[in-house]
Amino acid sequence: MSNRTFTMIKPDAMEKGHAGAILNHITKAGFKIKALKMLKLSAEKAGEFYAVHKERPFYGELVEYMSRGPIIAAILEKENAVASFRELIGATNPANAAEGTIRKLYATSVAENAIHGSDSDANAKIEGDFMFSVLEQF
Ligand code: FUP
Repeated sequence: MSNRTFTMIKPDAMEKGHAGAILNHITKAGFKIKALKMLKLSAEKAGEFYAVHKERPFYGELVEYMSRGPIIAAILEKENAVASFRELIGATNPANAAEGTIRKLYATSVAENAIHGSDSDANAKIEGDFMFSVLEQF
């Protein structure tokens, strides 16, 4: 069990001005920010990030969505970070997300679901290193 996870506040939440509220929600839940930046992914980089979904029917739309505007990426630390953060953000489809979760509060659809959370310790490390150099991780 690792104490770190990786997140992105996605373009839909950024466009709606929810970034500040979401970061507040995350830090109030006890997560410490270990890396943070705002950036715009190229379609190529978004495609690389979501390469695991390459064969899925929604891949093209997913890449277009994730590269259409800036995002905020972060590495977060807390005990049992991956599972604890996935609980905080709620189900992939906001229609199924529990009350009070970030996706229930800020997401509109499964395709535009406001926030990402790593699904395993191994992926948290891969995703964090994909977005941040060693000099940017504290
Ligand atoms: P999650 O781990 O909750 O981020 O969900 P997945 O890794 O299964 O999916 C990654 C992203 O693909 C989602 F955030 C949105 C997109 N997606 C769809 O657009 N349609 C789907 O049916 C499933 C996922």
